[in-house]
Amino acid sequence: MEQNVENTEFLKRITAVVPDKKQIEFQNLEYYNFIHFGLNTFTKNEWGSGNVSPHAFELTDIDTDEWAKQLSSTGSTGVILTAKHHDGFCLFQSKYTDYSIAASKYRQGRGDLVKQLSDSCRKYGLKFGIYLSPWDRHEKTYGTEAYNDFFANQLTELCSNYGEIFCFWFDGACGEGENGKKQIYDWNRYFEIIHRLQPDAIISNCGPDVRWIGNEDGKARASEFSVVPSKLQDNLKIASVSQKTEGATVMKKAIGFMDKTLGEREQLLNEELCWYPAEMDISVTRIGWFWRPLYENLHTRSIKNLENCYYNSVGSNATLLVNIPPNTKGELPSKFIKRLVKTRKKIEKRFENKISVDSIDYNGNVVKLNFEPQTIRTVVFSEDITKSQRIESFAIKACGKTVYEGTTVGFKKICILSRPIKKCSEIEIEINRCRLEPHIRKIEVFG
Ligand code: FUL
Repeated sequence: MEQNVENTEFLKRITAVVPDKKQIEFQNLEYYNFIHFGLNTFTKNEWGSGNVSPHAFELTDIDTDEWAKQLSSTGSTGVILTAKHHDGFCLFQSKYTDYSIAASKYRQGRGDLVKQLSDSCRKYGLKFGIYLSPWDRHEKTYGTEAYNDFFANQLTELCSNYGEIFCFWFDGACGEGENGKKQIYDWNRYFEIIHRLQPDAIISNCGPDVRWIGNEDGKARASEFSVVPSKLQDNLKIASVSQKTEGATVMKKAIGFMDKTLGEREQLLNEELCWYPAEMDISVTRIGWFWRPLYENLHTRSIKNLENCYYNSVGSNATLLVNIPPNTKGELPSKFIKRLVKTRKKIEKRFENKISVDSIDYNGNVVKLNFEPQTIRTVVFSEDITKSQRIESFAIKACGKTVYEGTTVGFKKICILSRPIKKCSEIEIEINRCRLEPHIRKIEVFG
């Protein structure tokens, strides 16, 4: 039994947990988008019943090139489309259901939005990913073993017909369907299909590669760790703890995901461990994932809020997934895009004036940086995560005073100083608590 969190053997064990190649590549993407679109857009539902006629999908064509162009102008690196939400309506041509875009007037029943958007993404240099809801309110086999065949078949279609998929996003909502239907999902079978047909794809949320940060409000923990107990990888898949009601922003009993601390040493004792980094998912509107005029008019997040979400995620060892829902004309509302472009510009401004550092001196747990005297405002630093995540507490000192105190670093920590430090020519980063020795990849200072 491990009992001592200072024990070297224990620290060796936890620092032996490192990301795989696809997890590192995924973390590099930093900010990417969700598109929630489907029958719900037209019926103004969040969780569609599965009984709405496909004719409610009123459009005959959409310019997905325009979507990709607009999203890329916000600094996005990828797009995840709701190929199927909980209502079961598919935005792609599937041999296994009639409940799809093929039964609508979209491109006279020959349209396929997954194909269209994946092509547009490639054209504009964006990665393309798929949200496929395990919970399906339309499919008759739901609640029986045959549903696993149905889901596996659809997954195979999606893995085979649309080129490279960077992420499969499995929503844990309503693990147990309504009307007493209880579906036992064959997750291992689903994962095996993806591993075989799309070996580089990340499986997020109900999956082993990237974890839900625990809320949809843009909040992160003070310390966000990527090394956590392996049992978390199964949590969202458990029916009894899944989200049961529409609009609930949290899965109340999803042990771990929402805990205030996750991955602290004490929580790792005697646990099997895995590398499971956090992803923050938010919608550009504070409520709802599908478009509604009311949400657009009254609940669009402010630039300040979006900026904070960025610093709380990309700047705090997580990735950021921002939903931008198309409206009933099949357009991404320009209000959303403008807000995100402005947010991007504000963020870029913070990093405009990179200070050229004359010398960096590493001395155990203290790093000293020297440069020409000037005003400094932001320090960004990163650990070499191929050597795991190690730093637990640090302080930045300038002119002999502590100007910033932080905890975890991981992939990236953006340290915004509470006030600009003028005529500064040296900073010192003191690592006060670390799992064995630190491995720093990069330190940058901005004026
Ligand atoms: C939730 C779903 O129920 C919402 O409709 C949305 O898809 C969101 C991303 O996840 O669990």
